[in-house]
Amino acid sequence: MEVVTFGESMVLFSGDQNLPLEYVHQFNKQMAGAESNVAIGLAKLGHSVGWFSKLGQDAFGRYILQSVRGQGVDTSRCLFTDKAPTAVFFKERQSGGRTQVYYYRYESAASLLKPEDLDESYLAQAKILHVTGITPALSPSCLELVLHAMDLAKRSHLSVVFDPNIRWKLWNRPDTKQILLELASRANYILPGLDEGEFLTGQKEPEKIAEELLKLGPEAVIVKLGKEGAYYQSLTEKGCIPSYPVQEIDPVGAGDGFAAGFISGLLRQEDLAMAVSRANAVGAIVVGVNGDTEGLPSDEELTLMMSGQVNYQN
Ligand code: KDG
Repeated sequence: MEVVTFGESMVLFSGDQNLPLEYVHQFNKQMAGAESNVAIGLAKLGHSVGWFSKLGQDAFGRYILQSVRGQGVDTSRCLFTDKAPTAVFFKERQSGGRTQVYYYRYESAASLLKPEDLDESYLAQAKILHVTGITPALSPSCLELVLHAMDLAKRSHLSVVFDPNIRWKLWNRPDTKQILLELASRANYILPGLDEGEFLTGQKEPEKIAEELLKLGPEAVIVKLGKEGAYYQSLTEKGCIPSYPVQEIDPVGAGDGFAAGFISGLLRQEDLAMAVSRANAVGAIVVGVNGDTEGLPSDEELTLMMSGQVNYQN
């Protein structure tokens, strides 16, 4: 595998109308999960990628496995447990295109993940490890697994891409910031959103955020700026790459698309600016489609988007 990632994926039920959930009668069923989104994004771009999790021995666990595997991701290291269920969550559509999510993931199957669940030789042969700040928020044993995987990746000379992906509904520890900074310090590339960068560094400007995070020792920091694109900085280069114009339909999953595009750029040995531009393009395409993974482009679609041959604005 070129890339290995792991984390919790859930079944997502989205209300079919702009109503509070108590008034919704019908839900659309999909699957979602930041790390599997990234894995699917990479597989669609033609990369070999493995994703693992711990799933409940239930219909939803089987559904998630089939969905991720069906997109060409290697799921051979996925585990099942009968001790806890696969998590689900609900999306409420609100007026003005806003959404609210409600998780049912406390003590879920994935929260039982632990360091011994990592197939060390499977990870050690990869080129890149992708981790998010969601997994360490699930349970103390998940945090241990993330630290263990990052340490092993470093010893095995993998590049580690860390997306803080802060989910405030999951973090209830007073040392949240410390933990996320600890993880960031083990990464080669840190991909915060602007608000996440502000939380981690106390700085508001992308340049200042990047400068602070670079002190932790990564090769580069890429601050995601939504419609404004992304700011990148390493020890030798920096710059802002504008986003691609799209009609926004559903922004959820755009950050995962961004990570997939960026990792794809790293695997192609592109320079930082080009990898960030690729990341912007994948993120933009995802924003234009409903669902986390449905919009993830093939390599061909991405090339057309980046060369301006397809208009995603209407
Ligand atoms: O990045 C999109 C994710 O937020 C979504 O797929 C669900 O993984 C998820 C989470 O923990 O919120």
